[in-house]
Amino acid sequence: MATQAENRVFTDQPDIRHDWTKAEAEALLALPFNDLLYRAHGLHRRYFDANAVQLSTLLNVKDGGCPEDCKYCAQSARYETGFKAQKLMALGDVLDKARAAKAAGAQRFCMGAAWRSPKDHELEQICDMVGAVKELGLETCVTLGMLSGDQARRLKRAGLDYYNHNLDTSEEYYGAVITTRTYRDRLETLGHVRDAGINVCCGGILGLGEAEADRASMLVTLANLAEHPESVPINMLVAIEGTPYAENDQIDPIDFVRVIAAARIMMPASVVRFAAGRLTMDAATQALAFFAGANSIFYGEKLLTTPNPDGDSDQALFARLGLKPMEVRG
Ligand code: SAM
Ligand code: DTB
Ligand code: SF4
Repeated sequence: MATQAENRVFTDQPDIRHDWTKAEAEALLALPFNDLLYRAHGLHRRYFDANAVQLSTLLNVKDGGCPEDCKYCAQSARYETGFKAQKLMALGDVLDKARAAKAAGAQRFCMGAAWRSPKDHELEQICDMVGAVKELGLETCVTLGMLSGDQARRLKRAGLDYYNHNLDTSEEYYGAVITTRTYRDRLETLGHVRDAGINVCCGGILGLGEAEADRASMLVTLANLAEHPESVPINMLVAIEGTPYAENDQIDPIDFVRVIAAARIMMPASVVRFAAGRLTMDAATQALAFFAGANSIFYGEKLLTTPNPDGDSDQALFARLGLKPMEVRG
């Protein structure tokens, strides 16, 4: 099956660059808002149908108990978030959720696990899930933490379409957010995923206390990868009680839209996802994000552990804005 990444109108365009500098990215983020949006929207129309949005539904197949110390996460065992560790979900239960997601209109089913990295017997079970979800006619994505090259190849053989592995923030700021792994670890897994021929889903989170320069730096790292990630999720921090970031200030929604626009300009042919954080953003802000170049959302009433707008309210939003689901070419 062809994937949504192949739904682009053009490829091989001069605007697809891999030599972005941090100064250029900072200058984009600092443009007058109208100038930034005009430029981003022009590119958006050049590479995509500007009214089509890709719909991904999330399911956490392994809750909590994670040994990593990501300061934003509800599922780290190091913080008192009231979130209990569970076993990996059974295949039948996962399929029930996938069928419901498809019936509600989802195009891709993304399964997450609170692991530092999967053990081989766990990966086997995930491979079974990937194969079975694919048979329902859904695109598949998983996010399982760090992978070896061999594990990435096994996922590819199971039919996996996308692997999500976020850089979260800049290399410079990474150590303030997570100490149990390095930026280099992250890039290494992304390399294994790319080499295995799986589409890369990689983005970040805004609201971790990062400076604007960190946002620019993260975008430069993403855009200067040998190939742009096919999917770029931009999350707004969902502040979780009990985590070190529970009291972080909400970021300015205009700044959030600026990052979406800069991502669209720097990776014009990638699908940019307005990921976590839509529940607290009004329709007008979401409309601006779609205008700025966001063309994917998490669809369905739950993210991994926290709520998301439900299907009915998103369908109402799409009707108000004249948006439609992106076609998946089969
Ligand atoms: N454990 C795996 C890993 O970290 O790669 C996969 C699951 S992890 C929960 C997936 C991604 O969700 C993280 O990389 C992070 O970008 C995002 N995420 C987690 N908690 C978040 C929060 N509270 N707000 C926004 N994004 C969050
Ligand atoms: C991504 O970039 N965002 C998703 C997904 N990839 C796995 C996760 C968002 C999590 C939001 C907080 C929660 O629900 O725990
Ligand atoms: Fe674990 Fe992933 Fe949460 Fe980090 S983001 S604590 S690796 S589940």
